[in-house]
Amino acid sequence: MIYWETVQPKFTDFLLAGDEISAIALARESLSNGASPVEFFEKCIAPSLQEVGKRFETLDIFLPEMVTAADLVEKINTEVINPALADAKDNKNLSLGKVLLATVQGDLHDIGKNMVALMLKVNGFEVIDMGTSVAPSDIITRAVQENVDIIGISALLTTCLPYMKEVGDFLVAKGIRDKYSVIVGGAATNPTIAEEMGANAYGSSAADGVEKCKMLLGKI
Ligand code: B12
Repeated sequence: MIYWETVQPKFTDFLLAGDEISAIALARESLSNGASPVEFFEKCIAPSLQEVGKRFETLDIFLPEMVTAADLVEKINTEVINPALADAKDNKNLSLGKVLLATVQGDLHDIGKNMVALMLKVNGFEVIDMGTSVAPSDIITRAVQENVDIIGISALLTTCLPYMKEVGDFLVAKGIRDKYSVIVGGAATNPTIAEEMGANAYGSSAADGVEKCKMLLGKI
């Protein structure tokens, strides 16, 4: 714990300064010191981005700095975290179920959703990732086409939450609500919102999302 208390603020500073070399070095150093890729993501990357968001909200930083921080995180995920995570597990032949993932219409945030996709894959789920800003009707059409078990939707913008609710409403209107489990996540959601959306579950993190998907399919 003490380790993250010192490392995480340093990492935030590197993100805000756009210091790619130091940020990547810190990620590699943490992994070689024994941190797991998921631990680094949840204890360092996620809280640092939350801090970036806070500073954006209080006008201490502006959009270009938030973009720089996001780009840097994507680079670290691609170069360090994702390959380490993919190496760490070998469940590629297991199929626990099929999950369709999408970021809700109007919302372009995908760092968290991508982590959920990767964690589901390495834990034995088949994942169909529709990307960002996906219309509710497209989500339903694809879910039906692919015969998925679970529909997972991510939202970071509160203004886009009505589209998330539309997914559930469409399923009900088409009389197919019971065919699918719906799980929601992302910084604009919480357990109360999940309930209001008519979702079957809420995932607070990628790891929690994996556990909830297993639960929904009766695998634990
Ligand atoms: C990085 C970032 C960006 C990047 C996004 C890059 C990208 N490729 O994703 C950029 C710079 C492009 C961006 C743009 C904007 N952003 Co922005 N952004 C952020 C920031 C700082 C971090 C988001 C993030 O990646 N967090 C880290 C990940 C790991 O967390 P996460 O997404 O929540 O995901 C975890 C869990 O929630 C969960 N999870 C996520 N999804 C799902 C799905 C399922 C199914 C499950 C089970 C679990 C799950 O697992 C993940 C891993 O643990 C947040 C601040 C914050 N507090 O979130 C603001 C924030 C979300 N942005 C905000 C805003 C306002 C914007 C802009 C409107 C700014 C502007 N003026 O243009 C635009 C909107 C663009 C659009 N149409 O979407 C606001 C939203 C306010 C609100 N309440 O709606 C925030 C909260 C900042 C703030 N405090 O003001 N942003």
